[in-house]
Amino acid sequence: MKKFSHVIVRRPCRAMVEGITSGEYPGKPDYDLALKQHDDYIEALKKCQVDVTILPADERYPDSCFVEDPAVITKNCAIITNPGAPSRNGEKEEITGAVRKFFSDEDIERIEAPGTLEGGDVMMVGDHFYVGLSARTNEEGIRQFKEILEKHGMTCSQVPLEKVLHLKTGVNYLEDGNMLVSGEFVTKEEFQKYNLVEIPEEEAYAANCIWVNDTVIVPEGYPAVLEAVKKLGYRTLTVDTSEYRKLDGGLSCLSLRF
Ligand code: CIR
Repeated sequence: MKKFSHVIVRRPCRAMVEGITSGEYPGKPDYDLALKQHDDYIEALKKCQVDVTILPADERYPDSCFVEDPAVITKNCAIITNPGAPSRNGEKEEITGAVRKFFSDEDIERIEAPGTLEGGDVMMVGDHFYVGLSARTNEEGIRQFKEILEKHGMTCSQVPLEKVLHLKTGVNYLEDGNMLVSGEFVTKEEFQKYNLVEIPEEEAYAANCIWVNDTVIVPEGYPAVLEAVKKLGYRTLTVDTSEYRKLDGGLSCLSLRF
């Protein structure tokens, strides 16, 4: 099934080595390797029947390659978020120009302060959106997000997070009822109606896979997850994201898919 036609990515900047990190995956990113991995990521996406808009690196924002966070794009509207991380908040202005190429002004909505929200906390399942209440996304941000979605004919529910940075750090929907879950998400009541594929603890990072038009891109180096995704019947591609992992970033964080 072809669901997405467009993808937006932003090249990593040199300052990425100073990006925010929890330190869970130690080490500073190697910038040249990160660029090569970004090239590979773009190549993989191009194999999935989408056109890829590549935004230039922005040195003012070390984490700006993680374009998933300053915007959420739905089939009916685009929502510019209000990132909760102060060093990332200005990214919302920069992503707006790119979004304008695809949406008219009346279909571009905004999360306003005191609401905060980051796209990594938003998981789309058809017309329903699960939103993580996290250190980056607050109750007011979710309230505004819900109001916007309802105005455009979609729904939303809140999922409180305990440990992970963003909702999609630990749970990702692969379409067709299939959902990858790790850690705190395995037992969440609201996800029990899906076909849950439990990710072993030692491969938890790879819960962050992306579905793009019936292909699932899996981070390289996670054999159990790769096997599980193949078993679901998807075509798979792998991309090494080791340098982004050092900044708690994964495959979904690096693009907007719509
Ligand atoms: C941050 O902490 O904001 C970045 N270092 C990583 C963002 C990852 N984005 C995502 O999960 N959507």
